[in-house]
Amino acid sequence: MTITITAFERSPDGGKGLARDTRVRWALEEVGQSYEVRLVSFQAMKEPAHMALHPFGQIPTYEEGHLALFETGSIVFHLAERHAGLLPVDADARARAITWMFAAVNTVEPPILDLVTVKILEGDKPWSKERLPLVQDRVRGRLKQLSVRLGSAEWLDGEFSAGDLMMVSVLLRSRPSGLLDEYSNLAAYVARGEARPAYQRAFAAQLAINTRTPQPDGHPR
Ligand SMILES: N[C@@H](CCC(=O)N[C@@H](CS)C(=O)NCC(=O)O)C(=O)O
Repeated sequence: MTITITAFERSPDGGKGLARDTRVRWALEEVGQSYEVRLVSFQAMKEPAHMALHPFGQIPTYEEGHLALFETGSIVFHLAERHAGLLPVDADARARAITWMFAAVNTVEPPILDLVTVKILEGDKPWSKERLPLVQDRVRGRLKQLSVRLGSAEWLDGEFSAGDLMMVSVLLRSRPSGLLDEYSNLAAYVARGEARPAYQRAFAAQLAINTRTPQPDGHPR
């Protein structure tokens, strides 16, 4: 059955792979599923056709036959449940890997997103400079805890899993701030994730789209 995901027609990060379609592409590559991509503009994301797929008017979405999903955690979980390679067979190890998926999106990603918000969306506000160190310290707090838990392990709990895929994807968003590099074991953990052939393919696919040359009609080809 054809799998179709949505991605930005032109990602604001210019192809750094930080838009969330990259983690879905990565999961698809890890489990060996081919997929198609429908590119959407910021305007199209807020129109009824896309809002029917994604109630919050965002990317990525995931369509497979009659099934339509949104939320990257849910999409990656769906793929990990139906295909081998992203979740351990042992029930307890599987439950722990799923726990790390939730930890990534629910505990680690929020302070990192806050940092992006304060720097980019709120950068022109008079209180932004005062708020930045507070937000940075909250990110550091989380990264430190995660760094202690990871220690010298290769992955968070045994073999690479969907928990690592989500965590590495979330941590990548903290790298432009410089904070990730303050925790050398986390920086190395992220680099291990990026070195996986499946990640490389996912990254290259989004880069190809985001570095296309704009055409006279304004749309990249
Ligand atoms: N929690 C959602 C977040 C989705 C999200 O924020 N997507 C961003 C792109 S990475 C987006 O569409 N932003 C545009 C907007 O919100 O208008 C998920 O993990 O899928």
